[in-house]
Amino acid sequence: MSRLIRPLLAAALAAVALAPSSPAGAAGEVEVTLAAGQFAPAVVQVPPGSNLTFANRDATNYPMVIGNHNVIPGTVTGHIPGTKPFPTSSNLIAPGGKWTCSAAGGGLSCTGLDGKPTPVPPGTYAIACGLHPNQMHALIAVQ
Ligand SMILES: [Cu+2]
Repeated sequence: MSRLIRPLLAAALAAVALAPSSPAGAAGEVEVTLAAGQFAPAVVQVPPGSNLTFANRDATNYPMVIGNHNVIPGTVTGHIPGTKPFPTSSNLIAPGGKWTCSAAGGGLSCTGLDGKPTPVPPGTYAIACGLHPNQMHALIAVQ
């Protein structure tokens, strides 16, 4: 699986780097969907001044905990040049739940498992789902 994902993410990351930046009206809300064992989109651009929300859109956690997801620092994609692991982890995000990182002076501020605001400066970060780490990856480009 990762042999397929790595080139795709690398290509997508290059596309992010080459994409023209939106001049005005870019700030706002960026949402990443967590469902069916995937982050969507798998490469996420967060314009300056935007909040970033991870929303678990799985309809149910039946049976067992299959619909639960979380966000942890990614390691599989972390070797892509210029990327680094996300600096904090979320709590468990149950179906219907959300985790939001707020825009904070040149980046994001995420309050996760440790209950403390963690600064996320501009950069490209690898994330994974701690419950499905082998299949669920994404890159977050904080601008
Ligand atoms: Cu997951």
